[in-house]
Amino acid sequence: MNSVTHFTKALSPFVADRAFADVWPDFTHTIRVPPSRYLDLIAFDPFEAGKSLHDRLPLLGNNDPLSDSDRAYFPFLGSLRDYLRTVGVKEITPEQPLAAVGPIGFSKCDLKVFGGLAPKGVIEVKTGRERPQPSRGTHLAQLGLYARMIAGWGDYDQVWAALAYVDLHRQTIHVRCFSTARKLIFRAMDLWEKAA
Ligand SMILES: [Mn+2]
Repeated sequence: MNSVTHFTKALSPFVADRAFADVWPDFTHTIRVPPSRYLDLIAFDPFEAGKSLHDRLPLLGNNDPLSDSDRAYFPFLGSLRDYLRTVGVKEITPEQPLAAVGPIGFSKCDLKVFGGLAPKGVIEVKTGRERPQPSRGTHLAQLGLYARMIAGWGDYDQVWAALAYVDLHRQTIHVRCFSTARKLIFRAMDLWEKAA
């Protein structure tokens, strides 16, 4: 299993929220996803809908023909991609496998990007009706650990990060951008070490 998601699932939400209490995004943006006639095909069950969106992340990295149910979810991914391009992203790699770094085992992040607020970045997609304010500590921990893996031997300021809260029913995406992952990485690694 994905080492990072395994860790964040076991993490106490209370402890995680406290660890990130002073970590705020540099800016946020709300994307309105254009209506499409395929919206009725979005799963009613939120867990199923979230899984279906995640299953389609690879569509951002290929030119495969879209099925009708792909077309229900694709506008969300396409709108996120278009927004990422406006902040300078040049390339998006969905479901990027990340080699183990120190104690963090092999994992896959939702989107790894090149360009944007720093040379490299990581985007974690979350779905649901809620738009937690502030962002959930567990979500930030997950983001920080992926960022740590992407940074490798490099400088943590060379990696930026974002959480994308996708609301499939209200057709919005709320993006929270961190122009450097440094703080996220330090706090997440601190939680990792305490749990070890
Ligand atoms: Mn996700």
